[in-house]
Amino acid sequence: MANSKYAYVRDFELPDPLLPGVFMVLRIDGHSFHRFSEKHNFAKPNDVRALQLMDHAAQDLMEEYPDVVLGFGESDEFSFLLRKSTSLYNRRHSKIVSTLTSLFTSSYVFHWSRYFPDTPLGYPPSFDGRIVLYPGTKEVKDYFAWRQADTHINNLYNTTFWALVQQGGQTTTEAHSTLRGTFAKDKHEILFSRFGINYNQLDAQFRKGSVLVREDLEEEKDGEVSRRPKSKVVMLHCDIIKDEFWEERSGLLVES
Ligand code: DGT
Ligand code: MG
Ligand code: MG
Ligand code: MG
Ligand code: MG
Repeated sequence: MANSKYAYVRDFELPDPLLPGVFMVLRIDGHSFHRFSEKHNFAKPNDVRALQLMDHAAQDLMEEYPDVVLGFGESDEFSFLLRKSTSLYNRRHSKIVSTLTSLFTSSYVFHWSRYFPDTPLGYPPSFDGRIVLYPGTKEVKDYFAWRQADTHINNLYNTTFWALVQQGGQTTTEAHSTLRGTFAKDKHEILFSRFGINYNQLDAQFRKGSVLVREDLEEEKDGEVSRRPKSKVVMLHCDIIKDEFWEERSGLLVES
């Protein structure tokens, strides 16, 4: 065969399986979204359109990949938990990261004009993706708690910062120095006493991020044959740090 003298290069393609029997978390994050958000005039501190577009892309991904059992999104990032025993693409690392990150990105672009009808894309956005393996349920819960705690810290800071600038007339430099060394309770106090904002009453979407889970659909009656899927992906803006979230959804962390 004419090709055979070249075929040996195939041997340089090494397998890259992910360890079996551990949880996979895929985190996708917008590449240079500091620049992207400026270029496309994202509202500060939170752009609802941008967050909804992220949610939409994440929902598309979960609908395509049933082994993704949980999604959590904030800012320009989304984390996805895969079933512990998933055999998706034979657990090939690059295959999973690249295909899921690619689908997320194309969905983001595909739906862009629905959320930004008056803002054409200025250039093609990209996302990075990484998979981290977690050996047990404690680490998985702590991972998601870490991300939601990050949402809280950033959102409290950003909300206070932009209130000082947009409503308080401070420059960004002044706002930075106003907030230097402050604790959470100080920021709550600034928001409330200077701007009449009760932080805890702000939209949970901003304070808690977006939680995507599967919910079982009702069984068909009387043995009707149905091609409808058995579950659908729903979005919540709930606390995932406390144990209740996981206790109510024990299926997320099952061993199989
Ligand atoms: P990276 O991830 O290392 O490539 O760099 P960045 O610039 O994406 O940094 P990252 O991911 O740490 O921070 C996310 C950026 O996206 C941050 O500059 C703020 C921006 N961003 C995300 N969501 C919003 C939003 O709703 N409104 C505005 N104005 N900016 C946002
Ligand atoms: Mg980053
Ligand atoms: Mg980013
Ligand atoms: Mg980010
Ligand atoms: Mg191929």
